[in-house]
Amino acid sequence: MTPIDLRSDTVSKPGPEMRRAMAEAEVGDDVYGDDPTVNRLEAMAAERLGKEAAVYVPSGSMANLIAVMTHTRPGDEIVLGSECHIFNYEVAGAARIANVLTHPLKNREDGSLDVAEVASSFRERGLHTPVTSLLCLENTHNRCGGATIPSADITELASIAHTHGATVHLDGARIFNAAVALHTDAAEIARDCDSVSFCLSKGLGCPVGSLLCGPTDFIEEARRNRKLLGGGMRQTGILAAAGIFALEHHIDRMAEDHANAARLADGLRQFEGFRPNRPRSNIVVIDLVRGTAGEWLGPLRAAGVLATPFGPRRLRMVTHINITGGDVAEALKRIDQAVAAVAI
Ligand code: TLP
Repeated sequence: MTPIDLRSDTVSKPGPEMRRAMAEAEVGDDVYGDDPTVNRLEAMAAERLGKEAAVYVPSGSMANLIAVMTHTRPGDEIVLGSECHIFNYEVAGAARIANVLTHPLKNREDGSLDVAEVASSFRERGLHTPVTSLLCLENTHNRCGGATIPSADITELASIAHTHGATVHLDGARIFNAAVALHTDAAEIARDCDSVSFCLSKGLGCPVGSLLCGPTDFIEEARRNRKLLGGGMRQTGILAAAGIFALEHHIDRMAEDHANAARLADGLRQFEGFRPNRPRSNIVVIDLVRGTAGEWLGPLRAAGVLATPFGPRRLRMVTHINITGGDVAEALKRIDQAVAAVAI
């Protein structure tokens, strides 16, 4: 039995057309700026995100870390949501490598932040205080169940940061999911942010890679920081070609992933032990009425469904390009078997 892999959209595999584009990519040494395919991908990314320039990096975590390093100086403070990826899942890179103080503000369930709290988080400059120089936002919001943050909210928060002389970075790992779900474009969502990163290796279905987009001088400095972190790659057009293919072919289809996530959540709601969210995009977060995440993962795996733990009594299931409507129906059947088989 082939497992239905709902652990993340990062598990998706490139299809034959994407692999062909990769095999045929024209390449050069990207550290010299010589790789025409990377250059094309960076130009496309900047254009799609409405920014002057972009730099291709190996991962979303590196894109965020480079953004933090480039926007701040060691000893600065950054304000961010308590549930965001930078704060929870990047091995404290902002603290360890960018040397900044992280100041988390509580994310509400819908991924939003309290406007008054954000406003009061910027410190007065003084002899004793760190400089609050960056606000980090996330859209869609992973730990908040793929919540979509409306552009108007981002505008309001960005304007507060800018009033205090700070910059804004948007972790848009899944910004195209947000754009499709909100019926807008990614550039509109990122408009008031100084920089935005997005991942090719999630809903866009590529094997590797992320882009960091922003003003030309910021991206030049970001390239230096990429080199510092060991992220300068060479004939990487082979990977970038997948990104070009995905930006051309894989954005609109994300609506299918969102419909599949909604179907999955509707099905899960029928089981009395599971309380799924109402997914806004491709992430289903399930609160467990009985048992722990650890107790459920094994039986689900045995029944042929892979999920991730997302808290002691919470699971996550993510739809993606390799999951069809049929797979969702089959996953629900298998989950039914798991529920029947265990005495949790
Ligand atoms: N998220 C992964 C895990 O790390 C949790 C996942 O499976 O969802 N920003 C956001 C909002 C992300 O969700 C992720 C990956 C990243 C950044 C980092 O991307 P990578 O994994 O490429 O470093």
